[in-house]
Formats: sequence, structure tokens, C-alpha cells
Amino acid sequence: MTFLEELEYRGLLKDCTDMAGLRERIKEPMTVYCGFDPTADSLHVGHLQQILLLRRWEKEGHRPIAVCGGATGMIGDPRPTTERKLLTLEDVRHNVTCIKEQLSRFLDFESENGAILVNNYDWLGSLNLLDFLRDYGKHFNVNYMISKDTIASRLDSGISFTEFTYTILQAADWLHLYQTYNCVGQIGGSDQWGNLTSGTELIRKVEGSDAKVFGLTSPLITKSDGTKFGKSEGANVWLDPARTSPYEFYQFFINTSDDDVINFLKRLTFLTPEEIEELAVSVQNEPHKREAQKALARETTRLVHGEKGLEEAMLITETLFSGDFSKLTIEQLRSALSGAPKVKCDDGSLLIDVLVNNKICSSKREAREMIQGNSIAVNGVKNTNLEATISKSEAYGNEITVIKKGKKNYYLVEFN
Ligand code: 383
Repeated sequence: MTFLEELEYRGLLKDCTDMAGLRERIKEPMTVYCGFDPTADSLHVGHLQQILLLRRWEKEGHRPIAVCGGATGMIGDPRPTTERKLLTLEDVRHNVTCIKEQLSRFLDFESENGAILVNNYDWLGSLNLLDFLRDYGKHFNVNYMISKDTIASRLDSGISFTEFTYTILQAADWLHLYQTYNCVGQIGGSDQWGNLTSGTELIRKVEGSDAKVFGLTSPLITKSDGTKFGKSEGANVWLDPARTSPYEFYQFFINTSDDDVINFLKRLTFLTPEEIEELAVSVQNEPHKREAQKALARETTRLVHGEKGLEEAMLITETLFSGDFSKLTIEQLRSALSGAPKVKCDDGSLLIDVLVNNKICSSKREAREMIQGNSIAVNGVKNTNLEATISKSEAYGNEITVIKKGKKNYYLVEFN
């Protein structure tokens, strides 16, 4: 399989500004970039496909450039629906620092001739208005710009001049990278198509038609049930462990449906096509084993959180299965139970009262039946004693007690 065939197999090829040309050009090492705007202090799983794509190019002997959009992040790429709120320069700077740090965990920016990490504020930040209008603006035809999807979709609801010019800045970036590093490729999700074509056109106009550059998109990840990829209970799944713990990250992927898991394995892991096809057979023949989901969660968690993050995630997963939390630190325990309801209790309260007062059981009768029926465990130990109490001295770290009702309903007890 050639590299392009592999991208095709993985579902990572959508449109290219010049596919035939790329097939030829790719035989020689080339420099390719992708941009990330610092809209938050962390990237999220929606960015992962492109980050890994840069790495796929790198592994193939090409040179990747990651652009952190310190300047473009001050403007904001128009969203299909509404105008963005401007971030302050201070916030953008902070976000740039965080995102650069994250990106450097995925690509080798250290070695000579290795990957390159740049901030577009370094060249766009000092660009003055008259130069912008004369050197770049003059090459863009407004009629043509408003026909591009991202802008066309905003014509009814309205778009500011600020966001309208965004695409010119991104095009200016590529021209700069082309002139500085001979960067001939730009990759992005399919939402970036309009920006990629702005770039190829600007380069052609400034550098002449001998300049052979390639814009290449990959399909955005979608889920077969129609819900948005990258959200867990409405919240983004972040790459920063302080925002989404390795355990939550692992859980996000382990919960992938059978219909989506092979697609995600292709796009978000470096498992070989052979390995992926084997897992596809396992999804067909023994779906209950969830081998593919386990492989997906393992590989993605390792890529993002390293071997240690993966170990922590698996430890917490096993713990929740066995109910024995004694091996976890207090932080890990909180992370493991971050989705569990929190309940309050006084030191020394009767277990049965805690169950009823916090509505873990609907009545005293139900609580009694649950306790006697072996369905309630406190800190991993089944308790059938109706007189049992919950005390601080037996809590993990003297702080937290875990009540488990039935097979998988956990409650985190904190003391008043
Ligand atoms: C800025 C300056 C450039 C080139 C690109 C940019 C950023 C680009 C953008 N990208 C998205 C982002 O920053 O807004 N205008 O969140 C996302 N990307 C990648 C991919 C994706 C896109 O970072 O489809 C998902 O992750 O292209 O939405 O010179």
C-alpha cells in the first residue's frame, strides 16, 4: 500500500486541490502543515485526527509543520452559525503556550530537519494594514469569497468584516511557509477546504503557476448514530489530563459503538491495516469481547497520555469493575467517580439512613432489602448488617467513602 492508499484505506482522504499532481510530488519528501487556533488552553479529540496525520506524514519521511494560530486566534475562523467572541491578547498568549506544549508531545520538534512548530503571530503580528490590503487583499475577489461555504452560510445571519478576512490571513500563512520552508502542502479537516483553496490561489497569484502546492482535506469524524463525535455527556473530550482525566479519556473510547469502532481505529491509531482487519473480524464474530474497543481505548490513551496515563486509566477501570478502591490515590478515586452522584453524610451515620436520606434507595424498606439482599457494598465490602454505620475513620484518606448499589451504581460519600 502506498501512503496515499493507506490514507484512503483509513478514511483520511476527502478532497485535494490537485490529486494527480500530489501522486507525483509525494514520491519526494515534502513539507506539509496544519494549523491549530488557540481558542482554548487545550486541544480536544476533534483535533487528534490532524495531529496524528501530521505524524503519519512525518513517519513517511516528510516534514510536518504545526502552526499555532497566535494571530488567527485573535480573529477567529468563521463558524457556520454565529460570530465568535474575541479573546483577549492575554488569553490567546496563554492558550498558545499551552497548545504548543501539547503539540510537542506528538511530534519531534527537537531534531534538526525534524518537525517545525511555529506561531503565526511571529509574521502576521507585525503586518500593517496598508501592506495587508496591498499585498494580500488585492488578490482576493470579494464575489468569489462570498461564494465559499463558510462565508455563504453566514450571509443571512451576518458576518463581521473581521471574520470575513480570516481566510486571507490563513492564505498569507501558507504563502509565508511556502517561501520560508518550501511548504507545499496544507492539510485540514473538510471544514478547512475554503481556507486551503484561498491559500493555493494566493500562492499561485504571487508565485506564478510553477508553484505546485496541494491542499488536502480529510473527512471530519462522524458517528453512525448521528450524534457529534468528541463529546461525552455534552462536554468536550480534551487532550489535557487536567480537563479530561486519562481514565475519562479511556472511557470515552471504550464506549464506542460496534458500528464506529473500526472507523475510529483506522483514523486515530497507528495499528496496521492487518491488525485492524483482525479486530474487524472480532467485532463481527465475538462483539461481546469488545476487543476492538479495548484496542482503540488503549492506543488512543497511550498516544495522548503516555504509558503511565494508560496504566492509570486501566487501573481505575478495573477498580470500578471489582469495587476495590484501595489501590487508588484520592485524586484517582475522585477521577474514577467524577460521574458518580455525590452524597453527604455525618460521621457515624447509619448506612441505612444514608441510603434513604440521599435517595439512593426510595424507602427504608427498599434500603433494608438491598442491604440484606447483598446488594450494597461500602468501600468494596458487601455489608448485610442493618446496624452498619459509615465513619470517617474507615474512609479512604479519611475523606471519601464509596457506596456501590447493585452491579454498577456508585455514590461518592463526603462527610459534612
Ligand atoms: C490557522 C492558521 C493557519 C492554518 C490553519 C489555522 C486554523 C484553522 C482552524 N482549524 C480548526 C481549529 O483550529 O480553525 N483555521 O480548531 C481545526 N484544526 C484541525 C482540523 C480541523 C479544524 O485545528 O478540521 C479539526 O482540527 O483542520 O476544525 O495557517
